[in-house]
Amino acid sequence: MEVSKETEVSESQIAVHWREEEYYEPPARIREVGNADPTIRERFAEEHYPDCFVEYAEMLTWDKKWDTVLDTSNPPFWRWWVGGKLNACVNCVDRHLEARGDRNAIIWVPEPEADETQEITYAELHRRVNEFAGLLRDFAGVETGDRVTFHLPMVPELPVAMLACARLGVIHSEVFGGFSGTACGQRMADAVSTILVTMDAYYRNGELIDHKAKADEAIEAAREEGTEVEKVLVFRRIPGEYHSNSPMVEGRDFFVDELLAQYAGKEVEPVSMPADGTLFLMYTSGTTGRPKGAQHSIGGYLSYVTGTSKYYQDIHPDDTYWCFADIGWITGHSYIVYGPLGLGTTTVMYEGVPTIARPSRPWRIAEKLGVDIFHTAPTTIRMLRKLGADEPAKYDLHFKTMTTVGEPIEPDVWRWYFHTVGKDEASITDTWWQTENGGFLGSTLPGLEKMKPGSCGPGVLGVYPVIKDEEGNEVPAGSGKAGNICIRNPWPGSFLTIWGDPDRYVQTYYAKYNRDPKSTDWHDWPYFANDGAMQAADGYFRILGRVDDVINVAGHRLGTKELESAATEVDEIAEAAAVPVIDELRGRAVEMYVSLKPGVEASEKVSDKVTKQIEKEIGKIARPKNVWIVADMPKTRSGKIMRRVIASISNFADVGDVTALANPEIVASINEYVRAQKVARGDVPRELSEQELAEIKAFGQVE
Ligand code: 6R9
Repeated sequence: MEVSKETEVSESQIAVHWREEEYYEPPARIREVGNADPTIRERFAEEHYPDCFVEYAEMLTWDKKWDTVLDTSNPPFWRWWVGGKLNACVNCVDRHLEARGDRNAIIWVPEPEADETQEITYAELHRRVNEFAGLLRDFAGVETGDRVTFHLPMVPELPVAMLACARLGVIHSEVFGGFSGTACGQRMADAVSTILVTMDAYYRNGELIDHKAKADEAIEAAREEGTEVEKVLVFRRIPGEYHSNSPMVEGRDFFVDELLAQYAGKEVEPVSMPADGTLFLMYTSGTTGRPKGAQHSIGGYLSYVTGTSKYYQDIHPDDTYWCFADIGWITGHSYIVYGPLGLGTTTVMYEGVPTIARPSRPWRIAEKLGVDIFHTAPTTIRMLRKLGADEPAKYDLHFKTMTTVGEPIEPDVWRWYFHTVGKDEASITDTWWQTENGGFLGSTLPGLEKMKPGSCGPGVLGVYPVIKDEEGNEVPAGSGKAGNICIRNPWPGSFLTIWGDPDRYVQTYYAKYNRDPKSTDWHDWPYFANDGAMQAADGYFRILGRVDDVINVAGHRLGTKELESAATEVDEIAEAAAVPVIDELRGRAVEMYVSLKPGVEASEKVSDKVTKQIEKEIGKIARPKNVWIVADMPKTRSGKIMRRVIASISNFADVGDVTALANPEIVASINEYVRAQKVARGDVPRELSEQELAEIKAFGQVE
């Protein structure tokens, strides 16, 4: 059945060499306990759109019900639940107090294993959120509509601060803790945000690292762009101690714990907010220029993450749910904080890295806490497999659903996740979506829909995707052709706009396929996701990566993900990345970067195996010019490989801005190694033209 197929393509399409994978039936357990009932697809069928989403809105508690479900009067700035009023914090905290006040809202696991796990009940969360809201309002002077920036690691103070802002109708903007101070400051300037909430230090990889030092850089970077930071609120990771070399600046920097004493037991009235008000900004990098602040709504967003958490992750209040990701990524906002707390469940947060106390710290956490829903990214799954493919068997793990998000998951990795981690008992939800979307766009319903490794599934409830070619023609399911995946209709979780740049919002996501800029009919405004994909005859989508992620070898367009998937089929390989190198003969050639499983020695034999596997799976055309064996790849906060950085290295170009990397230190060592090897092999590329440089630098932008 697994025949390799290659199809004729036009210039706009990516050649597809993936083979069709076999189906997996939902395991028995999830069919019994699952939330989804078999009529649900019918309830969300297109003839019931947009009212089908009322089901999601009704999961929330409203101060005032909406007048209009979907307002399309100012296209493509869609507004949901217009006229409705609510408070996001009330929905995630207050309304659970009566029934679940003494149940855990958050379980926080610090990185040092000997340190005590913190259990925060809904009552305790309510207390902490109110006190911090009081401090923000009365001490920091923030008002409804202001932007407050957090540069916080994975500590409970982060969701507390988010919910405190939500309570006040203040817009929060969390910058991933691993980003540099400069990256944080630039985002503060973009949002014109004058209050920074940070922490002195946190544990990462076994070390208590200085974090407050980054605040000083942030303030400098914001100042350069014209924004003066007025107050820095500093939490202390270890009560009463200060673990930073950065001096506290009198009148500007304050220890939160010292201020909080005045707010003990304080209750702050939640501000009743319009549904289409703004809950938060989440910055994501664009192909060019400044990071974009995806601006998310209160009512639309909250209803969407609550509804999708229920149906796609099967979260019930009594579950113990662990999303092993960072809150500084959209996944953490939607599926560590707002979705799970909207449903009143227990959400687990872990401070540290998977590789600490190897090989099995994550499995010990899951076993000890009785986690029954697990959620993480392919990069973490690959890392866990690399650390110890047999480890999950040694632990008493019983997941009912397991989510994957962030990248296409290689079928081989999917099968390890399903069989070894899930022990054939858990359903896998592969969820495709983006920062801009608020919540899942493509996935399968656990318990109801068959799974297919490497494919996310069909459009989720109430979301109707389509694949278009460059001219806007529909590429039919089962045609074997790839194109640009679009969503035909608005959905409640979609962002309101790009903060401060509505034109860029229209240009990036809607202009490409809009039929009439004046039309107030949503049918005329397909959302262009900027991802390449193909749809099988069964309606399932296989995401091939960003549209600018394609390597054109002698006119043959190759998707990076399939090259990488072929490489990871080699036993010794843990992770792989494909990038283009300018090639006089073929236009572009493929170059591979691979990292090895532990215990495997780097050797020419391993590189040759990678080359052979790619030739076998894809064809001679894809034969890599070089296979570089490296210790790790440069990655984003969500573990996506920053291909443009290694593409620059391969082409001897400047690596550019690495402030949005989670591990910038890796860049210099890869650069040195690859350059030296290339020089030794006489493989130094000629000077690139401006256009070629631009292509390399934009290659494979992922977020
Ligand atoms: C949630 C998140 C968005 C880009 C997206 C796509 C890739 C995410 C995926 C996936 C294949 C999946 N992506 N999930 N590709 N299968 N299940 O990741 O947001 O960080 O903004 O990235 O990630 O290319 O366009 P974000």
